[in-house]
Amino acid sequence: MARVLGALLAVVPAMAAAASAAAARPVATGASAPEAAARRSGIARADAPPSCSQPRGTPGRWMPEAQGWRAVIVPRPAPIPVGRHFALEVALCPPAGAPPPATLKVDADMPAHRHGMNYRPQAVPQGGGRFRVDGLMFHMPGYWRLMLEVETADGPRRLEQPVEVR
Ligand SMILES: [Cu+2]
Repeated sequence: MARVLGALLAVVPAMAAAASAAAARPVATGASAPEAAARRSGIARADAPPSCSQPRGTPGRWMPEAQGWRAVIVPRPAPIPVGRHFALEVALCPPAGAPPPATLKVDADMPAHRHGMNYRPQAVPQGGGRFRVDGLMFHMPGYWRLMLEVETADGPRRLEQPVEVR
């Protein structure tokens, strides 16, 4: 009995030491890569409409790319408010030789919460591959994912843009 008790007493200080070491370790902030990307691309202000001639890094616009396609996106207003309708101005930039698409589908979700928006947005063509998208709303703060889908001769192309809303 005495031997067991002695062994127990020897274990307790070791456990306490391990616990204090764990408490002293810095806690990871947990920011995912998409969240970090959203912060880097932080929309500032954008008075000019989006255009395919605007180079990467032009302030106030997002430029997701996929399979040779690129979109130039400007939210109205910027930054996007929580719980209020907002719009997007979009210029779709096809790969060299491909015609600009006539239609665009837009949706958004919160991947971490597994839910989408409560509204169905409408993309209205403005000609020349440009669209005005109305009826979007991010009903809670956090990391959202904008999804643009373009129908092409080679099948659908999907462009995704992470957006952090505060
Ligand atoms: Cu959510």
